[in-house]
Amino acid sequence: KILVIGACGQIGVELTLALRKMYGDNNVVASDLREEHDLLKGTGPYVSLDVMNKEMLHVLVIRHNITQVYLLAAILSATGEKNPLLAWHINMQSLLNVLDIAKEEGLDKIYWPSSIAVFGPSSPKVDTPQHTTIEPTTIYGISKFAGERWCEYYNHRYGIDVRSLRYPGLISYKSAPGGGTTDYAVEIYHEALEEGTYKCFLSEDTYLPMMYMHDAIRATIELMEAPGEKISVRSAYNLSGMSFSPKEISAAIQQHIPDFTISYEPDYRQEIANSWPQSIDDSQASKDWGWKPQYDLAKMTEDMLKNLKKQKGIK
Ligand code: VAH
Repeated sequence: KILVIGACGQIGVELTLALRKMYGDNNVVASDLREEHDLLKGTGPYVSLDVMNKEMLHVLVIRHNITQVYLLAAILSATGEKNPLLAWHINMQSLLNVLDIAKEEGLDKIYWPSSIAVFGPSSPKVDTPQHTTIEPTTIYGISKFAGERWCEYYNHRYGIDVRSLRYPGLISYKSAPGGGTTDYAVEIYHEALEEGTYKCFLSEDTYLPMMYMHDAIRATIELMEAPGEKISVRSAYNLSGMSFSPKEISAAIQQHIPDFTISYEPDYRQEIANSWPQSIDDSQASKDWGWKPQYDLAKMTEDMLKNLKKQKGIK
């Protein structure tokens, strides 16, 4: 059975629904600190869980016969800079709790997301390679890089089948993002429909690696379904969907909403974005397990606006 930790988050909701479709509703136990997300209600078992409570997590794993864990709970980049020690503590201790229980209980597989945030200003900005200089300048990036090292350690030392992806910024409409620097790319669609204008907290030419959630969920499942012998990276795979700037995404929106306008008021998140790559080389993921994105900016924009209109009752 699968346990999803952080099941009510931006990734968690969609990953839980996808896993339930694949493996059966009752074979996927959803858990979070928060109360159950509306989209999860009635789709399968839900438990309240604080992943920082190792004993509680251990009891839950045994009681529900868990054999795989997807750990999605984390403090993201922007929130992390407001409370660095808390972000470090939560991002690291949650992972160590899961890895150690995986060792004690002999769990089959573990999934834990890393991020392109592991790269810092000294990494190549364009087509950032899988292996390169990695000096993150945010606590979120530091915790994700350290977490990658722990994943590789538990794999090499104890044979734990833990797998990870360096997600780009993720865009989705089902569940809100949680305190990231790339959240502008989600907010902009909502504001375009509701206000017809958006005040962007990044400057117009801030290029960042991004991905539509449909591609991110498929990548996660394809990685986890791949035969173990194909996995050559036990830290975290670079993963790329597309790259765009606020200027480009607003032009894509104007294809559908011609009167949409955007203004720019960069804040503290600009410095975080400036430290990250503009585009990612994910050729190792393509080579090892056949990764190929399906959504570009135009296709994502059409799908986002179509679904958000439905959600908001806008014709
Ligand atoms: C963040 N959405 O902004 C996350 C992601 C690459 C960005 O890690 O913090």
